[in-house]
Amino acid sequence: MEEEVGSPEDKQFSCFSDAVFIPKDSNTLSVEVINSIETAVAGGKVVEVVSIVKEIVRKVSRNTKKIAVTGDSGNGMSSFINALRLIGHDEEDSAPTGVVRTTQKPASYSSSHFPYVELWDLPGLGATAQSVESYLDEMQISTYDLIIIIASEQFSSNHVKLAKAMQRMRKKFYVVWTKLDRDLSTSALTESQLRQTIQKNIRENLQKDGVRVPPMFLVSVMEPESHDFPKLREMLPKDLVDVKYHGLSKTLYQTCENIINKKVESIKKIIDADNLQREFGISDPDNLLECRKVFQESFGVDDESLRQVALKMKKPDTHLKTSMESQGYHQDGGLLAWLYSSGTQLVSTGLNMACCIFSHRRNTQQKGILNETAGKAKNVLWKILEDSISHP
Ligand SMILES: Nc1nc2c(ncn2[C@@H]2O[C@H](COP(=O)(O)OP(=O)(O)OP(=O)(O)O)[C@@H](O)[C@H]2O)c(=O)[nH]1
Ligand SMILES: [Mg+2]
Repeated sequence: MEEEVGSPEDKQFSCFSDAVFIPKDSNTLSVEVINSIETAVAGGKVVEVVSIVKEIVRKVSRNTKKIAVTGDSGNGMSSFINALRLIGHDEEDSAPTGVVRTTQKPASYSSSHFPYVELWDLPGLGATAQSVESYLDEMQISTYDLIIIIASEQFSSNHVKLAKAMQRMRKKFYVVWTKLDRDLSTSALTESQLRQTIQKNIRENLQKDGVRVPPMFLVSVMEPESHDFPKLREMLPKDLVDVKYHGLSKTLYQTCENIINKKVESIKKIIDADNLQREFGISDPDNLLECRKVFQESFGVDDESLRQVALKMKKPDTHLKTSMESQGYHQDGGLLAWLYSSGTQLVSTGLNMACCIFSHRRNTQQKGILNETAGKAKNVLWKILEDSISHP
């Protein structure tokens, strides 16, 4: 069969990665998605990488995240959920509250203030002799993305144990101190002094048990727009974005990096076999400028490709240029050409040795340009991932 002749950009490198870890529960990163990124990177089709990453980010942004609201029974978990949703306790969809133990099994609530979020009202701890560990097992706490520990009146040993378990499980968690209105009505301290006293008490209790202090919010459901409620409503969506995209850029970058490294290795073999001319259609392999141009086109980081990528990302033309600044290989093409032409003047006995040295030097320089281009391609891909994932 006749060998297919194509432009350098059309060349497909069969170097698919098998080293990328795809979380079992991932509904956005499938083997197919990873394969499509690998194919695009291998073919130097960076614009296509941008499209794939955008699609992943779009899907991830619609992933529903689960928040568990827990604490000692009667601390005010259900009331807190209603207040966070800015709804009254008697509305049709509100979480039932009461002075007697009310919440018997986990129940989920949603709010237009927090799209793609499920707020889970859990039965409280403390009413039975159940240990914190078996409570967390029963509540399947590992399935939640963020945990809010509610406390009021006292920060108990159960609260400390819950916080410690969250730290061990590497879960993002907050402590919310509620019923602040009651504390204020019974205390002789000013609001600011009282706040400091409560915060100090929580902090000391946690630190005593080696728990790093999480974000703390002091609230009263009587005033759902006051105290720390505004701060909490601002912080929660930001943290949920972190939770959603955690590890994604790293996984995708690892995919791209693997492919680029494999592509570099396969081009190095072409250089060693002196086949650049045949494989890449380079007219003069001694011309390092031409080599660089062809490598850049092959990795999709030539000026035109970068312009297209910036356009796709809705960024200015120059957006990716900084990742591509040249490192001064320009003049070397001339020097090498001169050395070669000088080589021809050597006496015939020394000619073979000189050619060997020049050929070695040329290969080294071509590989240098290849490495430089691959490094720039990695920078560009990292920037694409960073821009798309950190600021979706
Ligand atoms: N004054 C005042 N009362 C509150 C506040 N939050 C909750 N309460 C009251 O505390 C009691 C218990 O509240 P719930 O929200 O039902 O508590 P819970 O933690 O869900 O309790 P269980 O579901 O029974 O485990 C209710 O009578 C609430 O009205 C608050 O911020 N201020
Ligand atoms: Mg409840």
